[in-house]
Amino acid sequence: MKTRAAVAFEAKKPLEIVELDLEGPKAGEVLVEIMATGICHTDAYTLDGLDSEGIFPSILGHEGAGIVREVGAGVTSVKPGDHVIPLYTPECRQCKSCLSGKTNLCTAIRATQGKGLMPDGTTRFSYKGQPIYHYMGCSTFSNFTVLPEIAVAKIREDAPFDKSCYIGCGVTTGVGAVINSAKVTPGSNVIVFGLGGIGLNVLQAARLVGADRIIGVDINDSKAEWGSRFGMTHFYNPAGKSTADVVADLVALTDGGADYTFDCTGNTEVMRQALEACHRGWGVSTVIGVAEAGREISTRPFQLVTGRVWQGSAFGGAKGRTDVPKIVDWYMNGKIEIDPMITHVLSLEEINKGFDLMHAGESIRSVVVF
Ligand code: NAD
Ligand code: AHE
Ligand code: ZN
Repeated sequence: MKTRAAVAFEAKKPLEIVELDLEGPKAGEVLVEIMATGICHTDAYTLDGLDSEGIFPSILGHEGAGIVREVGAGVTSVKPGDHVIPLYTPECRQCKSCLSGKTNLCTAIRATQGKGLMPDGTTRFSYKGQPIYHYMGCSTFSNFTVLPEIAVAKIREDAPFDKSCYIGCGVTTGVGAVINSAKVTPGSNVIVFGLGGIGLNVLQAARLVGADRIIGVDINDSKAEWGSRFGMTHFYNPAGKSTADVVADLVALTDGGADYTFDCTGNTEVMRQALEACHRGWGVSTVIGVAEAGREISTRPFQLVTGRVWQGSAFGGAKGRTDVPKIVDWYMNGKIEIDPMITHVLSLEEINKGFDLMHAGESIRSVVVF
């Protein structure tokens, strides 16, 4: 079949809207019509050539929602007409990682996914006879995409696609990092670095679990008002300050350091600030931001010897097929907010504008509606 898609032919070049050829689902796969997709900073990072796994030409996008249109042989958990969210972190419920009960990082198809391929080692997309690669196992910047059955979460049918797509990455990542990964406790103090599409979701989850002081840190002053809308109690702008000064200021604001900090910037110097702003003896810092290829984190080991914990979180520690439908319920029942964070709704033809708005710090989330 044919599908309209925004293709990343080369790094650092705008996406091009073209009509592609798409092969139907093979055994264990499903064809999904994507109804809406968010644009996450990770898409921009890959397009900018900063992802060590970036492959071109490819179809980016990993924050979508849509409808199953066809299923391959042996598919039992979804059927045509089901509403689904594609999962860049699948849940096979059979691999060592899934069975461990200790992680959401299913390993069933990670190797081929990282090469832009379906589990059988081939791509379903092509343009003028040349292969176009998949991205994060999702490729939601295409109107139709093929996904492994284990990489779709079935969701309720009354959830609007133009909002629920954000649960495919940003919402689940931020909310899950607080609840599943850091396990923030009521009465804690929390610092969130980077108040974008992820950081605001960390804020709203910190409020939800009953954190006390919730400090937002961003170099963009316009994020202060945004933070306040989602539970932030104090704003701090670190622009122009050294890491030592930022840490000293934040430690003073939290009576000796935060119980929990979160990096939602992807900047390795900020990751260090987040760790060192934790309270001696028990503070936990969770890295959510994705750093550019080649970057490394550093701190004095003494920071860890004296009881701070440095950890990371992918997809908010959420097990996609199990947890994503529950997060959709939380949204539909008013437990979490999504609507105000979707600042721009674009057509596929306008998708590059979504990247420009993100880079200019003018959007929280842009959503493309097909
Ligand atoms: P975004 O662009 O919407 O927000 C980033 C925010 O960080 C902006 O408000 C920006 O002003 C702020 N910022 C930049 N430099 C800063 C600094 N030095 N100090 C303080 N604030 C600073 O991006 P997003 O969509 O929220 O994504 C945030 C990060 O999370 C990205 O690195 C993205 O790749 C990553 N991410 C990780 C996961 C995961 O599963 N771990 C999932 C989604 C996104
Ligand atoms: N490809 C990068 C790593 C990118 C990365 O860490 N991705 C996050 C999700 S970001 C979503 O916006 C993730 O889930 N990582 C776990 C995984 O298995 O990829 C690199 O450094 O090579
Ligand atoms: Zn993302």
